[in-house]
Amino acid sequence: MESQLVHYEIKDKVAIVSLDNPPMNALDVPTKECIRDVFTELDAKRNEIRVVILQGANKAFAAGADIKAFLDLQPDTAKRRLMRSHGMYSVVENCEWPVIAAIHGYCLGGGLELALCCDIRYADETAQFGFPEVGLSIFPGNGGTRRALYATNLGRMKELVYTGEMVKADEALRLGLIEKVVPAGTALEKALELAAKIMKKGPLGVAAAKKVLNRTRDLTLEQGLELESDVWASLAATEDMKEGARAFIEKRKPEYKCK
Ligand code: CO8
Repeated sequence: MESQLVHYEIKDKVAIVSLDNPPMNALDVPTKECIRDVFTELDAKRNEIRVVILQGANKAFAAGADIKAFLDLQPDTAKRRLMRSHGMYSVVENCEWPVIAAIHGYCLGGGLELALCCDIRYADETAQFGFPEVGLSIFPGNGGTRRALYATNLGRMKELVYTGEMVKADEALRLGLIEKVVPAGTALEKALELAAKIMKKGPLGVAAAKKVLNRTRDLTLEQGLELESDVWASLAATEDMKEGARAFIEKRKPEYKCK
């Protein structure tokens, strides 16, 4: 799909999705709708891909929601817009295949919330992270108050949110907001290397792991174990599971067919 605001290419089973709303990839309504449409389209093409990489074109990953649209908001329109945003962010989070965020430049507010919907975040040394919303007398409203807590702890999150301060990539790594810091200009390259490692493994196992890891975090232990065992057991119906075990026993590389 080609749109001016979000575009993608699929190469060797990796879909590289680029936000392209210059100069800072502000997440205005049309951009968010394009993100949702692109991920919906990728879902329809899921047999052609195994990993998605999300990056920002231009000078940033994304500098947050479109502040210029805030002046017209009223409680009812704000609530409607936030609910639609939640839907869009969920489409990214629930993508069947792993989504790796390859981050450079600013990753702020709604941009950081979007990155937190991805499974794994690699950032280059130019990246800067923050929740600057309180500077506008608001606070993170696209799921950040929930999803950041899967990555970092409450006190660190409060420090970030109450001060609105930006932190560099190495500090974001320490806080748990990202998984790796890489040299400037190499976020996509390193994300592709990670994608290549993931794609060597059984794709149905990876997708099942994602589903369970994402869903069990909000469940009780008992509910989580139930879901884990259900999804695990469903893999026993797949040819790939048998192929994995057979290849191990026969000391050869498995040939997975995603069946
Ligand atoms: N929205 C709209 N425009 C933006 C945004 C933004 N978030 N960020 C940057 N821009 C624009 C600037 O207005 C400027 O445009 P112009 O050239 O027309 O004046 C251009 O991008 C370049 O920006 P700067 O000149 O400011 O560039 P600097 O390098 O000096 O600074 C910064 C870059 C640090 C990124 C700075 O622009 C900045 O602080 N931006 C705002 C960051 C921010 O506060 N983000 C959080 C927004 S709120 C949010 O994301 C969550 C809201 C919850 C959902 C709401 C849904 C209804």
